[in-house]
Amino acid sequence: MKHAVLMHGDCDGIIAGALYIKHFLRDQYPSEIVLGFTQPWRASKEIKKLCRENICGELVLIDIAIDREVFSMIVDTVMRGISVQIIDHHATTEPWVDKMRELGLKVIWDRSPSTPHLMASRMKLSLNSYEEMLLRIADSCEGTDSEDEEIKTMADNIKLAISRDPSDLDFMRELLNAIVLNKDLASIGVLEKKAYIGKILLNKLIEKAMDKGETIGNVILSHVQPSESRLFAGLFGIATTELCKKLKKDVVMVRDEEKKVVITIRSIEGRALQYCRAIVEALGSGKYGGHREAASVTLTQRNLDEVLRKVRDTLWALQKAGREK
Ligand SMILES: [Mn+2]
Repeated sequence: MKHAVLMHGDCDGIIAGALYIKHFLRDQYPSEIVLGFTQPWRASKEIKKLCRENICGELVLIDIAIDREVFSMIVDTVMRGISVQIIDHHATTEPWVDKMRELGLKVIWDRSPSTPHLMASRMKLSLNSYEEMLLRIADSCEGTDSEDEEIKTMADNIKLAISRDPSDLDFMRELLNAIVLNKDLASIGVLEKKAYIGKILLNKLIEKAMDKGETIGNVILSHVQPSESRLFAGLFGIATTELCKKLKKDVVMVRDEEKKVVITIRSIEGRALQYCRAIVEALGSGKYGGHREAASVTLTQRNLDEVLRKVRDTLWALQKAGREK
């Protein structure tokens, strides 16, 4: 029976996945491991796909925020006799922790700066200096300020390179492989190239978002048209973070992506999940996940202008309610 490892396809997720394999499945790598990289909105589908035809005896979910859909898929997986383990640091996973433990799952969860950080502290991994460096890179990718320029640059490059094209699974596999094999990340030639193009696109996206940004009290609301959305692919998260730092205001960014509308939120004061909750309530549908400082909402089959209008109203209402308190 194979071991399935499904991780969030982002910087800290891939580092966490690689560390897990290095420390717990080194002898099984690569032939006995089924690897998966996913994004929150398609995680439940990915779980189903990864463990079909009864090839795996075990599934480990790493850095994947749990929501109702994912939880339901986990129940299905357990019922098929596959043992499931959860390792995650997202705030929105918290309400599901006890429920999963009741199912007999091994759950490692805490509000840690990054999933590798959580693993080091809660799973008592003894890390070598190379892995220590990766942990600091993961923390930096997740928003912890690093004073070490080298760490910061590497973290930014990895983030940009991944976000440039979040559907490039081969690149994620290459990155994970390099970490498992203790290779120097600088030796991955394509990383620098991808980061370079990513940076150019990121700057363009920030410029566009600034142009369209409207001020709603303490919040900047901005959006990107469907035609541009595809080009910038996974860069919205980084762009929203940068805007938030630059303008020293909370930022809400709305974009239309074929069949779904995604709202990316960054909050200096830790109100991101609060915004998410209010927006989902106002729109009457959608799901959200993330952290207090960084979160996102995904809506299916909604019109961009309608969403923008409702989000604008919700933000105004929230500010008004905040002032009256
Ligand atoms: Mn992550």
